[in-house]
Amino acid sequence: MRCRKCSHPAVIKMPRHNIALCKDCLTEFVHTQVRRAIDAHRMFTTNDRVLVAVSGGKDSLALWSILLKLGYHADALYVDLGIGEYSLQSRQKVQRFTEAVATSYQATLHVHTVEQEQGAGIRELATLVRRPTCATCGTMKRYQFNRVAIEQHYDVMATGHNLDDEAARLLGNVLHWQTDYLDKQSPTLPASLDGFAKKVKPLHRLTEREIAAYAVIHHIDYIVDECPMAKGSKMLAYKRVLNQLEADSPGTKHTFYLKFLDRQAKQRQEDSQTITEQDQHRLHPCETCGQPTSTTVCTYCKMMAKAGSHA
Ligand code: Q46
Ligand code: ZN
Repeated sequence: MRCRKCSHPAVIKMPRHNIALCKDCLTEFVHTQVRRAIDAHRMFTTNDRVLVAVSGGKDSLALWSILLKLGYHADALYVDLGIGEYSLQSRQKVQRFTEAVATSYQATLHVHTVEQEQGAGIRELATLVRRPTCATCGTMKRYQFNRVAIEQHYDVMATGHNLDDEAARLLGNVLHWQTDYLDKQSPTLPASLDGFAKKVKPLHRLTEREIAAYAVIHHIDYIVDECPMAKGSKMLAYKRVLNQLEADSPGTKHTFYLKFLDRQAKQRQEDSQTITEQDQHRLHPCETCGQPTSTTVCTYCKMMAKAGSHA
């Protein structure tokens, strides 16, 4: 198998584009797709300070690495959830990547250890407050990212969500007609309150497979195992269905998600309304911590008050 662009030996076959690419051409392809996402959705510029949410997985570490290579000012935050061996290993991967790559760009890694700061790991906290672990985890990560972004003056928070993640989420939202969520499924979400960072997904044009190939050829050592709490999740089921469709008809995920974004952009132009305008009617600062919420006290503060009263 030869690279379609330069005839060197190919490292990946990409049926959705009907091409195969060598190491250098895949790198160029990935960088172009990320630049295109950043520019088309006006995510950030080289003047902005970006905070990347890293988990130790391939997507977030590849994202951090790509942003640094493209010349952006990107630091990272790792939230240690205290989920046994999974957290130990993922933290190690993040720290090793920081030492091996990020520090040569003068990038900083921030670490928040849930067990140390909140007094219990995420599973124990979830049991205390009687909420599902993943919902508790989502609230915790959102809160910590907002907190670090505001305390350390970051303009943008970037996550490693890829095309597979976004297509699976879109499928879930469509299957349940969650129109509120559909409105918010955008690669760029403006700050929901003044002073908070906007949220972006620069990898949304790339598949999981393409990012994994990129990580391997660039020697990014990542944790291969998924978080054990993801087992049996609906997202994994949606991904399985989409992978089957993709195998039968290459390009399905790409068309499904990117055409949705095109329609969403047209609709917004017609309505001349942005997500910020919609949100500002609903969100205000939490009375306790000041983070955006639609109620008087935010979910994180309620959760921590409940955990405190049971501790
Ligand atoms: S990390 Fe957290 Fe995920 Fe693990 S506990 Fe659930 S939500 S599955 S992205
Ligand atoms: Zn709060």
